[in-house]
Amino acid sequence: MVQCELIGVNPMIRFEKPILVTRPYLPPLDEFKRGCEEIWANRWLTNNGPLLQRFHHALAAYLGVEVENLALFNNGTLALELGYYAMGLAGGEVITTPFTFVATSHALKRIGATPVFADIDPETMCLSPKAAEKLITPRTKAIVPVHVYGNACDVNGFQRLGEKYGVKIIYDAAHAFGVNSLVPYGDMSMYSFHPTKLFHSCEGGLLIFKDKAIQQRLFDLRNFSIHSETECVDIGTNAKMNELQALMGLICLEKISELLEWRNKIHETYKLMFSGCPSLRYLENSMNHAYCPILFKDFATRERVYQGLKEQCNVFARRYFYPLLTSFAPYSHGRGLCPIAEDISSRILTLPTYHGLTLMDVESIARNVIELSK
Ligand code: T4K
Repeated sequence: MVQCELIGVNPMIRFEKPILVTRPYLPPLDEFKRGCEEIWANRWLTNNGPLLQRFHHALAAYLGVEVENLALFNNGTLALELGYYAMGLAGGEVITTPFTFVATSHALKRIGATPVFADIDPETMCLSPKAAEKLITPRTKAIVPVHVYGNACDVNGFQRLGEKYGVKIIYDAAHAFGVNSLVPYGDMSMYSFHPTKLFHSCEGGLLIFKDKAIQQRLFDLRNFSIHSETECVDIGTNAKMNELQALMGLICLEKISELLEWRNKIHETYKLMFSGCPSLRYLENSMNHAYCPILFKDFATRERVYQGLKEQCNVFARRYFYPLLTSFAPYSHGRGLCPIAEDISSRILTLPTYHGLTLMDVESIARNVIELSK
């Protein structure tokens, strides 16, 4: 921990080095080097290499699904795009949440589907099944809820909607790796393995799906839809995970319990520090503590704390997810339709959390937040 207390009347703690909202977990370099030796010996860098296949099998075992029920990609966004496409969403309407990263809806737009925005539940901050149900029409092909921050969506509510209306339920589970209780739900789920996530493969994305029949389609789509030396069956793209990514993923997967445990310790520390604090609410719903969000009473307080942390404390918290998706031009058709999401977006702040952030640093960050929010 590198901190220096400011003297005088300012009770704020300024960190010497910037504290970012997240840092990637980096395994011991020697372990990565050993894996590289294998890659060098194979002289195989991408296109369904041996480490990719090993990572695929290791993930199936970790998630408790069969190897036919998953597919790996070079990032989460392309995994979503190809997953939506393989599920037949092109040209249809898809009900989803505006309280998410842009990729959830960008991937829909890129295949020619129309996102229809429904409001979120104020407690979980995930899409509300009740709000979604009101927007179902004969043009609706799917519902895409997001397990935002690693908070569980109302999976039973969405399952009922899927069965009642015959629409697909596809979870954007980008934040939810490590929450294995959520794995059985939905027709498909996407996990992001970006380095800002608690588990990563440098970049990467994973789809798990119920219908084994779509696996080959996804394998083809991620490889230009080249099905064999003489067949190109669709307009696929290049979304293949390479061997160096698979190596990073394999090593990080061995550390997953450790990674989850440290996140939990950070969460417990924030929770303790913020308990009884009248100027903010620490949100405790995350099942893997992928993010540590706090909610302020109003926009002005959130902005004061966000700026104050940066300028006075050298702490770079982030306003995930502000501005709300519907304030961006491609999604302006949803503007004003989701008041709960708009309100939360204007008051939310996500605090630093990552492997290696010390609990003493967490305490200092929390103290700064409390002080700035007064
Ligand atoms: N669906 C949802 C719900 C998502 O949240 C995301 C991604 C996706 C889909 C798409 O999955 P991917 O295609 O990304 O696999 C970041 C991430 O780039 C993005 O993956 C993530 N969600 C989103 C919530 O956050 P930015 O624009 O905030 O990233 P950036 O570059 O500002 O980095 C955040 C912090 O991390 C900075 O303080 C710097 C630090 N950092 C970052 C990287 C990459 C490091 O210290 N080292 C690093 O290597 O989007």
